[in-house]
Amino acid sequence: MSTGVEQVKTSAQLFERASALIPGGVNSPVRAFHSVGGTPRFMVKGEGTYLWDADGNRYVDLVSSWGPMILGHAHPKVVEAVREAAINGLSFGTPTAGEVELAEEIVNRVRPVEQVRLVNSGTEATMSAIRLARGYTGRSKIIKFAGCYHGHVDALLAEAGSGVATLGLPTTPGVTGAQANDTIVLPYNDVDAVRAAFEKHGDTIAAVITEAAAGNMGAIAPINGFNEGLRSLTAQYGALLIIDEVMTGFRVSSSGWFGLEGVAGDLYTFGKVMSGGLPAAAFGGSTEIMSRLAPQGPVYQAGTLSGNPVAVAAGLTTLQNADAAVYEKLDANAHRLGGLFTDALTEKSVPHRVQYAGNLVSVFFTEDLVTNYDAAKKADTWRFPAFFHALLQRGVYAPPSAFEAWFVNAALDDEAFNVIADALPHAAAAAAEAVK
Ligand code: HOZ
Repeated sequence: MSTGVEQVKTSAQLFERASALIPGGVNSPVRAFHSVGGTPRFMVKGEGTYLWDADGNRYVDLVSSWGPMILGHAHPKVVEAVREAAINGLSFGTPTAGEVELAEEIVNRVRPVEQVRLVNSGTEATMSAIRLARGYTGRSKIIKFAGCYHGHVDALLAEAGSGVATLGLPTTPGVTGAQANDTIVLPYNDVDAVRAAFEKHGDTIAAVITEAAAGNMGAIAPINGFNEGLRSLTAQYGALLIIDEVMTGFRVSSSGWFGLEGVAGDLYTFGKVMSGGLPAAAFGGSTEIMSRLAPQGPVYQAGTLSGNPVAVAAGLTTLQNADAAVYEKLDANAHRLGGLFTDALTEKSVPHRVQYAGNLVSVFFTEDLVTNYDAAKKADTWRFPAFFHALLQRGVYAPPSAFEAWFVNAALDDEAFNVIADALPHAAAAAAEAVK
């Protein structure tokens, strides 16, 4: 029934309303389009590989909700599992059978993980893993890498990637001096810097935390020996190695980056794919370390919505449907996308380098191999807004930041690739014509 009041419904109108009510008009900064300009698109529907915005436009989605939607949007089996779970109740604040199944699914896929605890977001997972590492070792300092992002945990925001990089913030007010002093920030892919830090501070370092492969300063895979180097230095000095697989976990292989590289961490963090698109995440490790958590041990960590039955149903069903064919498709789609970038940008003589971290993809506007945050910042990031908007105008939704990876899904098909292939020459031309 009509209320007689015209409903506000375009992205521009919604953004105006949102900006009065929500800081920056968004609930997570990168979405605000700050570094690319223009109006964020308010999405109303996702199905398969497509998104539709409030203005009636359809987009091929190359963000996939920043990773979770490996099967594509509104996958019928996931939607059905969520519906069934919801009918039985949205939240109990008690244990449920689904949590046990999801824990088993994770433990069976990632060998170094013997126990997991479910939480609600990647931020919560890394925050809890850091606390556990400190509680387990009795030490305070953490090593993290510039350009890596582990959610908005106080101790981990220094020189962080993702939105912090997108907005060009060196760090953030609100983090105390004590928290900042306990964080040692080192260049990614530089094992000598890690060795030097251990030589200086060895007996006070609780943990090294690293993205299994970096994806928050663009896609930057660890160079040969980097993760192994972290493994042996942490073991030598009695610190823990925390491997953040929030983005790579269950995306780049059925057992994440661990499945590709085989370097064992002491603690892992997961999110995104294992949540099926609902708020769920996890951290895990050996029984010996995990048993230090309350109620077995003294390190406290808790959550009313942790292991929420609806989120668990979405995550479990996503993992159960992510078979070998899905992973083959994700890898093939990532390389097909990267190939299209190369063709279009080469044709327009735009200096570029397409990089992969498993099936995470990035295009850097530089010819040099990008192995760390400094190199990522030195690329011609000023070409990105023009590239992004030319794609958006032609129905391709890319990450609205030069510092974010592109996430393909398995639902990308020839029709969607035709849309991308038609849009890319225009985007490459726009990047070529962009001025600093
Ligand atoms: N931090 C996310 C990407 N690495 C973006 C989250 C969002 O805006 O949804």
